[in-house]
Amino acid sequence: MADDDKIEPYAKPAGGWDALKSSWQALREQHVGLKGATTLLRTNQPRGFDCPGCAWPDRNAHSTFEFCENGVKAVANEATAKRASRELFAAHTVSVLAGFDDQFLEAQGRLTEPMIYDPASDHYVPIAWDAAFATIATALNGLASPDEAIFYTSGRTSNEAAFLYQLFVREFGTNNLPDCSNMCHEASGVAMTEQIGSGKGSVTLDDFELADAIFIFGQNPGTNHPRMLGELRSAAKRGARIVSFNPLRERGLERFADPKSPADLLGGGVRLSSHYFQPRIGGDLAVATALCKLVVEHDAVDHAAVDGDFIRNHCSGYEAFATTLRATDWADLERESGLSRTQLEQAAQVYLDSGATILCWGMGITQHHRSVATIQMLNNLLLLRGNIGRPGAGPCPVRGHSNVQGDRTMGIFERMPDAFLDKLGRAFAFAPPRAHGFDTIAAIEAMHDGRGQVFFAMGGNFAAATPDSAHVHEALRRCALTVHVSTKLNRSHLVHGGQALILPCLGRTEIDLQAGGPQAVTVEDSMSMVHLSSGMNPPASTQLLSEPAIVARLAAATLPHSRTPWLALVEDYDRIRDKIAEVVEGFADFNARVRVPGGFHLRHPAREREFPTASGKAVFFPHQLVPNEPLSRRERGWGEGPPQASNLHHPSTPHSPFGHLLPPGEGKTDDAPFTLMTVRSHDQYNTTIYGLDDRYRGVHGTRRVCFISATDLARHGFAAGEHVDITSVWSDGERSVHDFRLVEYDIPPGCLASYFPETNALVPLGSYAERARTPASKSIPVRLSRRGSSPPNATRDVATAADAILDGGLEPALRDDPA
Ligand SMILES: Nc1nc2c(c(=O)[nH]1)N[C@H]1C(S)=C(S)[C@@H](COP(=O)(O)OP(=O)(O)OC[C@H]3O[C@@H](n4cnc5c(=O)[nH]c(N)nc54)[C@H](O)[C@@H]3O)O[C@H]1N2
Ligand SMILES: Nc1nc2c(c(=O)[nH]1)N[C@H]1C(S)=C(S)[C@@H](COP(=O)(O)OP(=O)(O)OC[C@H]3O[C@@H](n4cnc5c(=O)[nH]c(N)nc54)[C@H](O)[C@@H]3O)O[C@H]1N2
Ligand SMILES: [Mo]
Repeated sequence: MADDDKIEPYAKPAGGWDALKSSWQALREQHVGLKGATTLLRTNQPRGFDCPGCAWPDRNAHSTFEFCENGVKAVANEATAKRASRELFAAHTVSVLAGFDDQFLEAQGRLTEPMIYDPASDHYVPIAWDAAFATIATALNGLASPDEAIFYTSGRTSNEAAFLYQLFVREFGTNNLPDCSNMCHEASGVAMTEQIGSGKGSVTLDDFELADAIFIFGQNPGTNHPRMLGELRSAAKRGARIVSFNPLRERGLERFADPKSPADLLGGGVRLSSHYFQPRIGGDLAVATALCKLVVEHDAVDHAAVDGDFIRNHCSGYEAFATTLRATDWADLERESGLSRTQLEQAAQVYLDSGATILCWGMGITQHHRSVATIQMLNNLLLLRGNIGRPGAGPCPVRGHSNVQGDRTMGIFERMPDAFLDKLGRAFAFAPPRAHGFDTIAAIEAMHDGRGQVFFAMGGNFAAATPDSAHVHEALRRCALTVHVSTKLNRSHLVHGGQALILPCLGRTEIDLQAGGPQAVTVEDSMSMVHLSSGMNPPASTQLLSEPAIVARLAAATLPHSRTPWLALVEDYDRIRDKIAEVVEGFADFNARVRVPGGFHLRHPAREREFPTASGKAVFFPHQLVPNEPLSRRERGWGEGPPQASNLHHPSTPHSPFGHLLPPGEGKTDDAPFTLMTVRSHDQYNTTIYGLDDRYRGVHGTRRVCFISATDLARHGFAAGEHVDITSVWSDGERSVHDFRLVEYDIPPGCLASYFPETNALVPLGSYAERARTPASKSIPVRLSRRGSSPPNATRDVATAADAILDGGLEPALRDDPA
């Protein structure tokens, strides 16, 4: 570990001068200077580009500039003056590059030309675009079945690129379209589609101006959606209540100084959360259940507590739901939530006093074993008081990547509904495959056992973002071919198949020039606003292609008999949008509507109290409380992962492992007394590491930290500052990562936090959300051991190797001996 690491609690509000300082530093480090400043002025403007950071919507009609510190970092890192050109690859073998850490790889700058792996020299070497496409086409067409190919997508891909990509994949003959959503908000999609008929949030930014209360579960907007702090600040200033539920005290939920407000900069900023509750990790199902119970019970005294009209006209399942709630025991709710009855009553009182409530959530809710149940319970809470389809109210799952929601709308989904496939087939005169494809976990399993032979990634960093790093690396190495369309060098290029290609593409900030002139693309934000994005910087290299052009040229090379005019479609993206209008619901007259400044809002039926579920009603779902994480040995021994949905919908099913509550403490075992959540620091964008500081949490110069409570330090005989190994315990074995510094933090006993992706090696592939299969990367059962004290045979060798890979160092050894 570096000597200059420093832990120093942060006393200031989020934002403020430090945000300005850090933005400036990001621009300077990337040597973008004036270009960076003018680029920033076009961020999220009606005639500019969509920020490649998060999916939070823009207020472009209201402000002259729309950027945040972490948006600046994302833009600066894309507009960087640095280049990962052929000289870099000539100077280092792949084995040597693999020894560098992720921050170093990112810092090499933009990729400049297509590269192919040369096994004889262990170098990436330049290849012409046509030869690259021919190589991929030969591999794809040589497969025994199209289902041996896997096509991953990360969430930055534009609507136009995503639409063409899924069309190519389906014309090729498979639905193997896993995406980053599978690791992100998949649980929100599964839960809400079943419950209200749409997996998307129903609120818009205007609702934030009307809400009386905003409840925020498991989300850290100060770091991950900083522009949301502006909405929270306005809401707090006009007297709305903000109620946060988070095991950690997150500065961005407590206090914010808007860098654009002199008063904020000079004063202490604005207090955001009126109430801050710290449940235990995974305690939110119990929290939501308790709040529902309190609303239902309060209705006996005050008949306005439950919105009877709304429930009669628009909902089903209320009576059975209310009955289960009444039977729920307070001792169980308190123990499982980690909050006292008094605290839960305080939160319920805010909810009962509010005429319109928005409920937000993020990865602290979705990345758990019972995330689908938890999200349905949160939506039950909204339904009880008619808080859906009313101004100022509704569910707000806060999406991550800037176009992750749009990619799904465009058909990036391994289980697209038949209605979509029917229209796609009609529009392009082919028969789309109907069998469901692989999600992310299934894709990993398929590559590992030989059913997946070609891995193609449209963006992202699969090798680092996925769980169970050692297993995933083995899986990728077993592929015949791996291909990455990327802007930057990353781990996934270095953990490759027999053949491997890197295809460099344009970023959002760059001019996309096609035969028909400069092109704009479109994106959909977290609140279903669709708008244009046009880059204004010259491309990082003359050799870059746009993502749509890459897909079109690959399709033309691979599918000689396709009736789709691939190359003509990308001459002018209006032609792609006309086809999107034909196929995708809600996009009629796309080209005209998207040119209205600010774009258009996709209709969300729930806003009009229409619920296109199986029954045509919004559904109350009862969910049994279960023993909290850490999971008991028995639960971790399921092998095949969580129980089936049917068990969970019928709490009385006698053989469900979740059928009853265990007495306090029984879920804990000696071998894994803690639950670890893996979160983002302030200086990263997912697997992209910008720097080693996590300012708001007081961490400087290091990422290898583990946050722990004072109680646990004392109870387990550790000292703050001490270095430990972290070992996760699962039925298929143990996995370890090494040398993490313990940082005392305000977090409940039994709960720990560390950063992803350094800790991904700890997440067992079989540990995921019921039904949604989102890796449970926020509830890892672990133990800590003092450095040097763990017996050498305690961990599986491959896990140790993967840890070293993430640190940089052991790669060549693993290559020679793929454990
Ligand atoms: N700058 C920046 N912006 C980003 C990203 C980035 O990496 N950097 N990533 C983007 C992406 S893809 C996404 S999905 C979003 C992610 O944005 P977030 O959803 O904010 O993601 P995390 O950092 O994982 O933080 C989750 C929060 O949940 C809390 N938490 C963990 N477990 C629990 C729990 O059991 N209960 C409760 N109530 N809280 C819990 C953690 O303490 C943490 O505050 O951000 C997007 N925006
Ligand atoms: N343990 C743990 N694991 C997690 C999470 C967690 O909280 N904990 N979070 C999960 C979540 S929410 C998500 S969304 C996933 C993220 O998983 P991914 O989306 O796969 O990963 P990213 O780190 O966002 O991808 C970064 C890479 O994208 C490429 N890139 C950037 N911009 C562009 C572009 O415009 N076009 C193209 N083609 N490429 C581009 C760059 O090469 C960069 O290296 O990780 C998941 N993994
Ligand atoms: Mo995400």
